[in-house]
Amino acid sequence: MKPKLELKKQSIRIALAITLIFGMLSCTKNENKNAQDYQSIEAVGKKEAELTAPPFVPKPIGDRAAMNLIVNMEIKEEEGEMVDGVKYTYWTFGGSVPGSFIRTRVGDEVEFHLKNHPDNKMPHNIDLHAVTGPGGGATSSLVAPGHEKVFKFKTINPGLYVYHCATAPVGMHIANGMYGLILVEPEGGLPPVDKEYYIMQGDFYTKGSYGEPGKQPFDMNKAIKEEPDYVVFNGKVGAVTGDKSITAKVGETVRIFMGNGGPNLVSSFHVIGEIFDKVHVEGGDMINKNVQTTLIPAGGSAIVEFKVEVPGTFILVDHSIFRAFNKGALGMLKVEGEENKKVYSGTTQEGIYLPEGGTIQNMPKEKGAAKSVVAKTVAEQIKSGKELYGRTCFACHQPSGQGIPNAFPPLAKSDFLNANPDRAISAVLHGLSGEITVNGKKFNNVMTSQHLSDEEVADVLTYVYNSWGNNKTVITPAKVKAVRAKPAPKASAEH
Ligand code: HEC
Ligand SMILES: [Cu+2]
Repeated sequence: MKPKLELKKQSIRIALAITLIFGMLSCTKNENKNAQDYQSIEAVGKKEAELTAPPFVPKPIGDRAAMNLIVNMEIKEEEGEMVDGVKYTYWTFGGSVPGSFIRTRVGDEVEFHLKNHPDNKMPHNIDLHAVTGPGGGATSSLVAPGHEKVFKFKTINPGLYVYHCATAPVGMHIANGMYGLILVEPEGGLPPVDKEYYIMQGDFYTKGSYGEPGKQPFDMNKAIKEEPDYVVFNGKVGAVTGDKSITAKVGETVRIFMGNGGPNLVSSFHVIGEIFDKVHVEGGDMINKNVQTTLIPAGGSAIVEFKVEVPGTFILVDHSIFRAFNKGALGMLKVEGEENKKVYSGTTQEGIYLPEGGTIQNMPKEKGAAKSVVAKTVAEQIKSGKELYGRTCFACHQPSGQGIPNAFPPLAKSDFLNANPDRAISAVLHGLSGEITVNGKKFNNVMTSQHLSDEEVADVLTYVYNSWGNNKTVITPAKVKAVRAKPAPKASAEH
């Protein structure tokens, strides 16, 4: 019995030693290689690189050998829409912002053809952060409209890299959308995942402020002061929301190649309701795990990966949060599939909260009673209505009720408002959408329900009716209560 046991122990030891040695070998295979080693990889064969517009990426490299890769990149200056009604002339690599995604592997030899479309007005070039050489290629690639420049480089560092135009004024070329990502996969390729997407943040500077309609030129002064009007994912407000959201199914692993073109801001990239299982920090080899928010420098990147466990809409944001909700840095990932109640159960119960042992059944006397029983004078209503307006309505309808043409209707001298108080109450209570005409101008937008109490609605509307040349109607909480009791109108049905 005894010798047999000894033997068994020994063979386990040998097996352990072997796995250890092999483990070390496979480690040295990739992780200890450096740019010097990758220089000596020979490129075999030739092919044209597949390029894609965001949010899509070319097919994974897999384990193909290093080769000669031809990249055909066309620069186009073209008008696009920053947000509904706001036109902007973008300068683009490949017709999109960010520019076409380039996917290579370490050791590839890239023959880069940079073409400047004859209809363009400006010379441009390209600086790829994946290039080891002067200007990242910029010094060899300056190209006039109607011309093509060719230069070559070898990828000797794996990672996810930003490319951008570096023609003076550099900041202006980048601010107009001239940036994108080039991925250099490690030997053997990145581990396969279910879904891969390409998103890049950028900040934009326009003469008019956010939402001001019409054609908006670039504003150099705001750019120098680093005060963007727009901070967006993929070149415009709403490029990755609604029916343009990225998608996945429950159980899938999502990989986002996330870049930041700047020109100025650093991104605090976060997905609301998800945790990044893995982050390739700054697009390099180092993998951090279980990350909530990852910093992406201007001119930098990150690869984030996470498995989606539950269905729903997950919001992608720059967690410098005013940028997300007021300047456009917001995208959506829509996940379909079965609920997973273990991971997330939704609201399980809503009950009455009774503090201090749960025996007190009455509201504390003075405060509550004074608030709901004593009627305010009109002057008091106007006073609290003004405060409320400053907290809720002014963001859209503007400080003096003047509104924003084509987006938010005026409340000042509004014929729509003055004609029908019940309709105004209903707009604040239930929201308003569909086409309406205010002072002869058409609006077709959405005002969301404002979630205010009867008293608050009465106060804010009394303030509005008694300001800016309106007809001085007084709205009482009782009147609001009466409108609230009626069913909500269907969108646009009554306008
Ligand atoms: C998020 C932006 C937003 C906020 C906040 C907002 N509104 Fe509006 N409001 C709109 C839009 C958009 C419309 C037009 C909807 C349409 O096109 O059908 C509108 C329409 C109206 C109208 C009818 C049209 C007119 O000009 O007379 C009234 C009255 C109104 N809002 C009052 C308010 C009041 C009072 C508040 C604050 C309690 C408020 N709104 C908050 C966006 C907003
Ligand atoms: Cu340029």
